[in-house]
Amino acid sequence: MKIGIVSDSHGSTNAIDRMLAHPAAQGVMLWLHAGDITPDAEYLAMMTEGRAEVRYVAGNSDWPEPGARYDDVVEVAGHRIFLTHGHMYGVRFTTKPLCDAAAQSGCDIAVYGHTHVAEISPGRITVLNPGSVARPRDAMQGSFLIVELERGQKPDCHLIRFA
Ligand SMILES: [Mn+2]
Repeated sequence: MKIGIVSDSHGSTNAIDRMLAHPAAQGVMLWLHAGDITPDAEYLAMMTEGRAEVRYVAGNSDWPEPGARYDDVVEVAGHRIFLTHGHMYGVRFTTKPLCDAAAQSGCDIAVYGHTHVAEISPGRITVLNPGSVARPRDAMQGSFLIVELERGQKPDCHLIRFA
């Protein structure tokens, strides 16, 4: 199953539009938005309604609404994905606490955002950060991730950066 991962759009529905129009994004069945900001994830859900499912968590720039979800576990094709923004796990310094939380939730994949720096780190837990689709700190152009997930196989991850 083809999934897309995006984070830190920070109000840029234009960046979401560009992502959805990208050739690499065609055929995505599930989108994960790792926070900052929730209205963008809702916009993504509206734009992909009937074609893809959207799961999202809140980030540190989101209004702290009661009942806001900060961590989620998403099950896809025999994989378990721990989805969080990352600000509660100190990801600017290390992803160890994030990996520990993912392992405790029985996950084999950990997805975070917050740093605006993309990461694909294979390992016992595959650690993924799509970077920021709107305000990258690791390049001039924004990025997102496309991941192919098959039962019993390691995730096949591709960082997509706007040209
Ligand atoms: Mn953030």
